[in-house]
Amino acid sequence: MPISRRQFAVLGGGVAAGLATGGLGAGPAAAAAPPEGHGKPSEDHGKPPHTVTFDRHSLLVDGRRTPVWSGEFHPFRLPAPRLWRDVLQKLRAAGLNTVSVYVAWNYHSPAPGRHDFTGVRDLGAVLDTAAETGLFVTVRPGPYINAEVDGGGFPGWLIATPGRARSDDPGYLAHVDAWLTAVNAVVAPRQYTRGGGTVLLYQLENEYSSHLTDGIGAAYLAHLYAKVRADGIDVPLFHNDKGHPGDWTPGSFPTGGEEGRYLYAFDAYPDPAKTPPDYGWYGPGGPHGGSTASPGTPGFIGEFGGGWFDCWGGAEFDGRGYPGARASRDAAYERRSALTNLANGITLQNIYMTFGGTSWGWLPAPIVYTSYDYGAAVDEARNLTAKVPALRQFGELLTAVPDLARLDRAADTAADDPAVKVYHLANPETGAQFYVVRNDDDSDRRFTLPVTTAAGPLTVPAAERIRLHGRDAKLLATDLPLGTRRLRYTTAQPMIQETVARQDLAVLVARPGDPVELGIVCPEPPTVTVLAGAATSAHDPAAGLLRINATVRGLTRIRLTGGGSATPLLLLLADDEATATLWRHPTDTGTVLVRGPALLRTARLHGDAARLTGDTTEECELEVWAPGAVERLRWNGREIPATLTPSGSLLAHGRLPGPAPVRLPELTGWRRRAENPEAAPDFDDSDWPPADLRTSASSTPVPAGQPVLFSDDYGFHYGDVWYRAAFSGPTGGTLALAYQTGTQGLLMAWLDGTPLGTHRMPVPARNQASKASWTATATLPLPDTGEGDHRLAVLVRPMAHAEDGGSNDSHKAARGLLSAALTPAGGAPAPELTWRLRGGDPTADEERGPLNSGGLYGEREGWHLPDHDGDDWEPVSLPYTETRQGVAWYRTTFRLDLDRGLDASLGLTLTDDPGRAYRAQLFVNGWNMGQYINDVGPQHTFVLPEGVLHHRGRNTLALAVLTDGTGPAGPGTVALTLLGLAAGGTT
Ligand code: IPT
Repeated sequence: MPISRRQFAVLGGGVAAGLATGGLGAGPAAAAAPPEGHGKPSEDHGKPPHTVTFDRHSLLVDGRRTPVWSGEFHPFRLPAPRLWRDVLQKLRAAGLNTVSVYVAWNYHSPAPGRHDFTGVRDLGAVLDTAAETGLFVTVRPGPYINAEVDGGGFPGWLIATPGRARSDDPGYLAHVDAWLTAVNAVVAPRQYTRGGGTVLLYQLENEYSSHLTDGIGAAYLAHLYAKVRADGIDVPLFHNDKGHPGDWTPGSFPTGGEEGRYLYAFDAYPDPAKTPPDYGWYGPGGPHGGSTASPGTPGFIGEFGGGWFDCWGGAEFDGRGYPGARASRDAAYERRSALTNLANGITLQNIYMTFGGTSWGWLPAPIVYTSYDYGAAVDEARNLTAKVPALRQFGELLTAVPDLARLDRAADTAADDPAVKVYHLANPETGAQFYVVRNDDDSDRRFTLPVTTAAGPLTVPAAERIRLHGRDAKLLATDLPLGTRRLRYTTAQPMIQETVARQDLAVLVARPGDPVELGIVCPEPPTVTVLAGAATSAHDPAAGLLRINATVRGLTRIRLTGGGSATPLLLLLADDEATATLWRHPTDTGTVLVRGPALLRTARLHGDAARLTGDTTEECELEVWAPGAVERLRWNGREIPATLTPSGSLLAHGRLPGPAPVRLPELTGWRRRAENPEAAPDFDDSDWPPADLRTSASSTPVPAGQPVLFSDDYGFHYGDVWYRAAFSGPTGGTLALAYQTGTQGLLMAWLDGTPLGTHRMPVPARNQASKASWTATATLPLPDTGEGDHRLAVLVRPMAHAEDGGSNDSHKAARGLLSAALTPAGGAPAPELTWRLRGGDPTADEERGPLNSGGLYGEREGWHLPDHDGDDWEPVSLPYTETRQGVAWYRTTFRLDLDRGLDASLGLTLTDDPGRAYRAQLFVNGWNMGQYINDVGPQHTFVLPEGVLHHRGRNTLALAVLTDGTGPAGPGTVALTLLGLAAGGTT
């Protein structure tokens, strides 16, 4: 399907006509995004396929320069398919043209040879929805992904197989091939090149360490390359180099002579407290004569930190949790990062994360807790944060100013304040000049800047000096088309350029209170009308220039007529708050610009009506600029009377309503049931596998004289594991239990039903969560219960497998008990312990998948499931005080009856005295939605996505609570909380 006209409607005659595309084809220079609705088979039947290629400057889609402005989203972190469209629409509304998705192998594969792409694992639905939303997709199926998930995405069963992972070991590669065959069968038909979707790029492996210099690494990547191509993936492939040492560039491993179809990318997570790093000039002609790493490919950042993860205890953000992450990587950080990257010749950037989501069930790697909010632009509860306008301003800039996809470094220039760093760039084909100005100081700066223009050198501005806040950045430009006119220079950053209803329309942005100046080429003096806000203008007949000065606050509106053009021009100068409710949306028959609502999701034109859908979070105006034929507005299906304004827009009479308030039920009617019958001496464990292995696939050595006790070797990969040992002889003395769990693991033991104590791994310090192996030996005193037959019972809570970032099989470190030694009192000989063990069955829950099920008795018996009959459980009220060591469950049910047409984002908040030592696994309608550790934190609120939660109907909540018996503990206050509310939504 040819790129439709609407994609390029933004370009304006001047830019498009003035640009050559380096011999790559005539026509417009940049593709903003795929057309909405792309990939519906009916639309594409028989249409010619697209091409996706690149040169050293940028990606080329159908020969057209296409900057990639991408956001990372993990569908596996949102187990509610109905909300995928919501998040994808929000990413698109955030100005992104691409979404990057990891595909987590462990999420899809409960057992060797089984690959499940149904329900919450429906990757095809994710890709189809992205195409319908108008987003390109980068697919990243590993096989290794890291991503702060269990084993870095390797399935539990794979962890228990021999053969070095992330190498050319044939056993490992056989499993990898089976995975890739399965995932590629979903991806291949949805490639943009096939016309069945919008998959644009595909990543091989992830941050693959280069220390495998003995040829293994090259052989491994060559295998992946060949396999992926053989599966029909024909879009460009790339790898994301950790840091930017220049590893895995084209030609560094065999690609069957296809170096030209493989891109170099690197990952960047700069310290937000420091000056943004220059990664070197990735465009041509720079100090290195092109990228040092890969001169033939465009500058590409596969992951750029748009936030960061927090660890148990919250040391990363001083206990503030993800609001702390969002404060450290705020809107100004996003601006200075995106613009610095642009100034370094980077034309493909992916922000990791743009929606972080939830590491539910046993997904979280030991280094993170349940929330993976990440401080991203769209928060875990799916709210747009104050970072969104920054992303959107940049994305719209790339669309409005296609010259930015082909930049050279230009002659150095300096502001008259040395704290301001200036990057001067130019498009050699259009002559447009760009100045990324960045303030690396903490205080505000005011400066002037000598710039180059087609009319000779100038120092801008002529009037009030440019203001740049501390640690912020903006882009100034000279010689850009402005609809039918030309912009000689601007100190406000361009955002939108459209011609709507025979009126040129331009949006330029700045921080609230910033003075800005525009020089517009006008041979004749135009008529200037300030429709809203304050602005002054002066015409210089000698220079043929109209100078406009304004202080940006809210939305300043300036209308120009005459002055050398027959087309009127509406200039909108917007601050960030005004940008947050100003939405551009292409349609089949022209672009619309909408002001007022908190979100615009879709826009379609039908005859004389503009049909809009979106969200309001409070009462607001609705103003629409639409092609001339449009006289009527519909908002979320409702006709809205509107009148034409002097701005050339339609303004709705009255205001759109905000959402009606929501009342949430209190959680009462709790019932309790204690468990851990496994601790009792007479518990029947005869159907548990005996721990009879002598060798292990683990990287942890099997302790001498011990059977293998590692849970993975017996098929138990996720959640709690029980061990029981029978022995005869005297007791007393001590029991030493060595175990390994990852941070925040714990162990509890019983002898003949009597608690022996609990041992816990310490809370990690900052940056330490992934450093230690988290192995400990619990030495527990044994009561003297006399001679005879005895039963030991041990419960281990492992906290998922380590990641394998260093390609050294660190994910294969054993989980569970490592060894056990009983030293009876009085020097009696140590009895032999024969163990059986039992954990969760990764194949038990086909709907919720392998990572939902742990090995607690209640889980094995289905106490967490909605259809479990808990009516005979003991009625209790919360807070409840447990004094025993072990596991107890609390259940309640509640009904919700939320209006359709409301998007309410709900959470569960647990609060209590932090001195009470307990943890709870939270099950909502059977879904394992996270782990709460009362005396560690920092997470108290757990997001419950609609779909998991029934917004109109009955819900079951079950808490599986572990208490250590050392003091009063047990669940405190548990409440539903409202985390976001909008009228609209996708449902
Ligand atoms: C980079 C990984 O590629 C990604 O999967 C994720 O783990 C991210 O980091 C951190 O959230 S690894 C890089 C930071 C060393």
